[in-house]
Amino acid sequence: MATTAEKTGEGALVDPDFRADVLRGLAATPRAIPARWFYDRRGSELFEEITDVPEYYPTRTEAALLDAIGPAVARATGKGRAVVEFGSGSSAKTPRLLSAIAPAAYVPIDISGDFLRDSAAELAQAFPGLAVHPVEANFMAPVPLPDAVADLPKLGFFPGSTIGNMTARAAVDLLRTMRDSLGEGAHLLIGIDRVKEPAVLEAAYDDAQGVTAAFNLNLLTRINRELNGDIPVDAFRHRAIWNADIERIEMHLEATRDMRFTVEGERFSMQAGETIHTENSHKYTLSGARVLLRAGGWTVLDTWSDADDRFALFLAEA
Ligand code: AVJ
Repeated sequence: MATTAEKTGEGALVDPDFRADVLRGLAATPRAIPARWFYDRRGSELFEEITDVPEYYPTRTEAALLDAIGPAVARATGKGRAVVEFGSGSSAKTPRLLSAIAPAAYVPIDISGDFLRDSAAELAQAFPGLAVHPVEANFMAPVPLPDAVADLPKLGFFPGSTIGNMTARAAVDLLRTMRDSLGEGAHLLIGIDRVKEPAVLEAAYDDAQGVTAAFNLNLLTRINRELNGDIPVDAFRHRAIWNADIERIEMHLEATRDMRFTVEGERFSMQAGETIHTENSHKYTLSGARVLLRAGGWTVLDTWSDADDRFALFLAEA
């Protein structure tokens, strides 16, 4: 991936993947841009803010669950493991797991090298004696792990219901890829958000303070800045819709008037009410999640959920 080009500013290179996804996505029917492009610097900050709004329950529910089940995970997987975190980002939840498991090594994998090195250094300081081996990579493809952890049993860690961003089909592919990366006999601890009342879900993705709206709209600001666009950001509104048939929350950006704009010299027009689909967040029932994991090559050993049935953690074995 074009990580240097991602730090795009005045006069800097355009990320060719971002450019291609945006130009293709704006011309498509229906219009759609992959959710991974939310996370520029501002987008990552806004996501951190989302995790603190009262309506967004997943982060704090999963964190409390992790605290509660740490000892059980440690018993099931044993000590002396290498914890391999997929898409570690700022590694916000990792200390909870590391203190419970006392692993021999920690391998954070992330596509963003800056974030990765900062949080790896912080964790190494907080856990003296823990060998931290950051890997800058896209975990959607098999990731060769550092030689230093070759002989250690692996525990994959994929929190935050990030798997929900993918269609079930892509999720199965990713689970199989993780199994290949981790190898025979590995374990996987994965957080998955559960199907629940639509009102609770829609509020979680359309909070009263408007932080999620700002997060969604920031994508347009990023396009204007990095891809030389003139999209009228003020003429869009944030929408979060529960799609009951596919059991997912969809985020869209809705044009509030007819408009024309250009991006990278290409012309686009939208009519009032038309949307750009920016994110899917698939939710699973407990049995649906087990089927998904099974299809991805993992057998569920243990399932934990909170008292309100909102979020689940699964421990599975390759
Ligand atoms: C980071 C993908 C798990 O889908 O809940 C939060 C992203 N989008 N609010 C999610 C997100 C809007 C989040 N994931």
